[in-house]
Amino acid sequence: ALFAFALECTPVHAAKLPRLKVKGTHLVNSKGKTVQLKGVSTHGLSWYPEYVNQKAFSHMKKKWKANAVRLALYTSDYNGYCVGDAANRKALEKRIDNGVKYATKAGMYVIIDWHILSDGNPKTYEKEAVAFFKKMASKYKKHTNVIYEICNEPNGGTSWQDIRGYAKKAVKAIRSKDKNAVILIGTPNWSQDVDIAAENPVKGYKNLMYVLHFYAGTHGEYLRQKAQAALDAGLPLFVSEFGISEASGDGALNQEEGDRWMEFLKANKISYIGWNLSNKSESSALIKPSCSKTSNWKSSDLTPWGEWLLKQLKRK
Ligand code: IDC
Repeated sequence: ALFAFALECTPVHAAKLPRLKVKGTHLVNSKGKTVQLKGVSTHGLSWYPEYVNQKAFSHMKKKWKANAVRLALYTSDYNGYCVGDAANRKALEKRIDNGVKYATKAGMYVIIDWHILSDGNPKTYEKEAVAFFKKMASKYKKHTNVIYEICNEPNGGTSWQDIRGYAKKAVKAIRSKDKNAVILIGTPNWSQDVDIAAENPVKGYKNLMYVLHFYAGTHGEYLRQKAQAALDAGLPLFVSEFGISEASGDGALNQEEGDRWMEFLKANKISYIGWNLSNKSESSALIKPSCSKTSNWKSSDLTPWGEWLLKQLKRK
């Protein structure tokens, strides 16, 4: 009875996972050893909340060998955080809270992604972002496994100057509550122009990384060269979203180009997160449209992209 009592009184602890730091262009653990995060992104939390569940996250960790999961909080698209009402915001925050809890219990790092997209410039909802990140950082400052991504993909001609200005405010908001968490900063042109960000990174803070996104059906050598230029300039990169479909999230898969990307990521120890955990009828979905299971998937439940990604995750 004493034992049962002790169990009941045990609070849900923040992750035992070590806080990661940025050293040079890499993520490292507390012993200074390079760490490569590998995992999966949810689809939009407004569209497919059913995949945010404990069994799914534990399955991804145990069976898929994913050590990170990204929670995609769209800001302006379909029922996004900044376009819906207060009830919608509350529901989305609850999904994030559950996601952090499930990831923590599963022993995974978790990325809270402010998923700007149709709102191409992060300044569009800067006030909302600052309030959001203060709230999140204050809630999760003891969670050593939480990583913040402050603007998924700036686009529509948004300049690095604009993004950098926004980033300084969002980073400051997070740092007012949490001095250490790793923060991922989006880059111009759908998070591709990392070479431009490298010319003038955000100064005065540690543990900042810059976001590179690619879809191998559309992006190849040209984009790797930009990434290489950024690395050469000392910019820490993080691939918080990628696919091997076309950039539309649909169309044919390009596995050979995907293999070339994987080699590049491996050689440079760059962390990567595959898009997307859903059964939507698009080639960038990991689960087959005919499969309605939200956890415990078998390989026959996965799309060709899902099988391809799992092979990468399981690779040593
Ligand atoms: C796509 C989804 C699609 C959804 C659309 C919303 O796959 O189901 O209808 O967003 O506009 C990105 C974005 C990501 C996109 C993805 C594929 O970050 O939100 O998801 N993509 O287009 N950048 C490049 C590709």
